[in-house]
Amino acid sequence: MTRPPFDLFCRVIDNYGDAGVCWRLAHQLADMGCAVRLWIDRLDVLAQLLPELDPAGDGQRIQGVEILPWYQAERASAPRGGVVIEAFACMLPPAYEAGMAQQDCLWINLEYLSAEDWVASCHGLPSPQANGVPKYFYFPGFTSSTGGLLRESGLQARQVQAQATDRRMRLQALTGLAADAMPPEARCVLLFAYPDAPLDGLRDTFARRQTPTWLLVPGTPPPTLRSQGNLTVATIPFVPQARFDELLWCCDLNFVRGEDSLTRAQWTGSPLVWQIYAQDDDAHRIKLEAWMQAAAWPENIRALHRAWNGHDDDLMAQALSAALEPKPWADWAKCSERWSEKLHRSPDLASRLVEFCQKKLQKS
Ligand code: TRH
Repeated sequence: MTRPPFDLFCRVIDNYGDAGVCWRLAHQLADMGCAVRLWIDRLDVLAQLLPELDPAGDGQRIQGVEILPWYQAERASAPRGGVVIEAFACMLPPAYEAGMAQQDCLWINLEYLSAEDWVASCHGLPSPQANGVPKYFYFPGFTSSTGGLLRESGLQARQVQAQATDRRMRLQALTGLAADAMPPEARCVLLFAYPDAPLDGLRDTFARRQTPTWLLVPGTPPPTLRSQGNLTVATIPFVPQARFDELLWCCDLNFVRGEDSLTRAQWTGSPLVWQIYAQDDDAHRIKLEAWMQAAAWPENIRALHRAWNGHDDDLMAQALSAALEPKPWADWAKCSERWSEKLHRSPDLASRLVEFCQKKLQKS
């Protein structure tokens, strides 16, 4: 069956996640043979993830995706018989939306990722529209009754191949960190976190441990986060998104945040600590609990997550010290591998989305 063309709309609300998820989806759809246009309101944010993109450019074709500034969509039409993806309820440009009814297209509202139970019952539901265009909710998720997770084909094989090379060499090539700077026995930890994380608790814990720890911080670390005791804090450059997995593969433990880096860290099968994006009404706490339940983390790892997503440095230090002891660490590593393997067995989001859209287009 021929693949439908896709128009994907993305507005950047905050940080890198909106652009990061949309770009991943766009180039995966293009890899599957779909014609894809990505309309985005912040080319500058996307350019940080995709350095070959000119943030002042008018229209650029990269990896098979036409990347266009949002304002140009006001004068554009939806692709005939194609799919329009409105990412995270970003509201389509009014003139473009008004013209959709004439184009026999399908409208998809791509939602944020959550492991909450209600997601399965809402995934794929229709959302009737005044203009008559068939619109559906598409929820990413962790089970087969949801829309799945973004994953490129061959990811596991790439990881195995990369990890056959000494990680200090890989880190040097990726970040410029001198290969002989880090002792071979050091624990390598990535820190990608929001500024309100209990960083002092993390710093004090690693500083006191017998095993030296190298904490890799992309961008500028906050002033309180300095090398201390057995902890070395290494500032590294923000790597292009296409190489972010390589950074995760170098580390024994990954502190990640938001949705996209969480998803990537899960694919590695190594221990991770997730800092969830905070919502005003505290809804993120429910989402965090739902994810921990889905992944079946042992109680000590749940306590660690609650501490990392709280503001108490002492609690964080206690929870992290306990989790790094040999037996809990070995158990954590095993659970992480099991969770990752389980997720790897499910079809990926882009494939499921194409199948979903093809079925809906056939019916309409
Ligand atoms: O940047 P984020 O905090 O984005 C957030 C979340 O997506 C959150 O759920 C959303 O609601 C909010 O934005 C609006 O975290 P996230 O999702 O992990 O996105 C980070 C992106 O940055 C991801 O695609 C990986 C990428 N990245 C690199 O490409 N290179 C790097 O060196 C690093 C550290 C990250």
